[in-house]
This record gives sequence, C-alpha cells and structure tokens, in this order.
Amino acid sequence: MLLEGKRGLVVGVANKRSIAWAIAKKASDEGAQVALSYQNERLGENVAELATDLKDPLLVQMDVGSDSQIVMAFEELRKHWDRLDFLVHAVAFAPRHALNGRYVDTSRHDFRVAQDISAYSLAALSRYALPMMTAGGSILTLSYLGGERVVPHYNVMGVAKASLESSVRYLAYDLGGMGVRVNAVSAGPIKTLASSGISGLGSMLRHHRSRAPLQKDTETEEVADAAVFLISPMGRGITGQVIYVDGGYNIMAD
Ligand code: 0WE
Repeated sequence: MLLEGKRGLVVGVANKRSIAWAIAKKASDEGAQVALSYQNERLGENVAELATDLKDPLLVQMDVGSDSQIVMAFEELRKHWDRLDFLVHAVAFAPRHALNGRYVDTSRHDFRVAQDISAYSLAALSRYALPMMTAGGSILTLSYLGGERVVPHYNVMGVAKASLESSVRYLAYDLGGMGVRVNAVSAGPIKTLASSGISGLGSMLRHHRSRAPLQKDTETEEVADAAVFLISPMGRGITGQVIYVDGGYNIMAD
C-alpha cells in the first residue's frame, strides 16, 4: 500500500462529492490514518458520517479563515499524533456575486476574502503542519486552469488560484530543506458543492468533454489517484509543481 503507516490531515471535505473526500478515502484505503477537518457544526455532521468509512479517523473543527481555529485544530491533532506526513488543502471561497459579473468590478473586500480563504490558508496551514513533519512530508493543494488563463466568470477566484500556485512554489522552496514537498493538482471542471449553482457549468462540462484530448469529463477519482501519488513516496522527486488532471484540456489552443 502506497501510504502504509502515514498520517495526514485533509482539509476541505463538505460532502461525499468533495474532491477532498475522494482523496481522504483513497489515502485511507492505501493504509494512511486520516484526520478530517470540518468548517462548522453544520458540516461536521456530514463529515462525521463520512468518516465512518475510514480506518481509524480523527475529526477536528477548523475554519481556515480563523488563526485561533487553526491553532486549536493543530493542538488537537498533536494530542493524538506526534507526527504528520501529509496535508491536503482543498478549500476555496469567494463571495458568490464576485463569480458572476466582471472582474473589473471586484470589491476590495471580495478580493481580500478570496485571497485569504483560497490562498493564504495554504501558507498558514503549512506553517502549523511543518513542526509535525519531522520525517519529511508532502503538502498538496487543488487548483484550476482559471488561475493561469481567463475562464469567464471565474474572476477573482482565478487571481486567488494564481496566488495559490505561486505560493506552492515559494513554499516548496522554503520547506524543501526539511524534506517537505509542496504541489498542486489542477483539476478539470467537476460537479461538486463548490461548482454547483455556477451558471453555465453544464455548458463548461460539455465544452471540456468536446475539446479535451481524452474526450471525457474529469472524474473525481482521477484527481484523487494523482493526489495520492503525489502525497506518497512515489512522488518523492516532485515539488513546486502544478500537475494537470484534466484529460489534457490545458494543452489545447482551442
Ligand atoms: O474553484 C472553483 C470554485 C470555487 C468557489 C465556488 C463558490 C461557489 C459558492 C469559490 N467560491 C464560491 N463561492 C460561493 O458562494 N472551481 C474550480 C469550480 C468552478 O467555479 C467556477 C467555475 C468552475 C470550474 C466559477 C465560474 C466559472 C467556472
């Protein structure tokens, strides 16, 4: 098994369709002990129910927008584990109206929120994870092509993903000497809680299917497989990278 004896925290599970959940489940199936964080009591019920599918799970409450909650969550982790081997960051947020109009109209507040929750949180979580990664480790985040190229309506989230991908490189540089790798998986569009209700998702999925070299939707399981590979010792030579799991869509000009 790829993650035999490893321990990891997965941040960003909301429900059974979450990419974070697929990664947590696969990591557990590959022998890892997994801790799931949940943002609030409401989502906690869902997450606790999902966690019954994991081998020896831990649950911690953490809203990544709160420094004190990050501190408390890692204190809680430390009570149970003396070491952490991987961290999965699968969190993003921008106020809904910012994903609807024009980027040029983005308010200072919405820009700040998108950066704070979607990009800064990776650096903050990495900082607290690091002292526990005493045998090296692997940090993984999720990105999207809209961070590199214009995807209509992705707007301020695109700018936040650009910041996140740059953070991956700076963190990889900072943490490399401690044997900690930092990477991102850039997934094709997938229907999850985060993308449901986005107007035009259906036509985006059809467009993706018709243009991607693999001529199919990106599946959550494909993203989870790549994530587990990057987390595992199989990925030991890879850091600072953005790996595309999008059926090859990103290589196309049109
Ligand atoms: O990163 C994302 C979505 C992240 C996201 C989703 C929401 C919806 C609910 C961030 N903030 C919010 N805020 C809410 O209030 N994706 C990669 C999925 C996504 O979102 C899009 C996409 C795709 C693909 C938005 C516009 C266009 C395409």
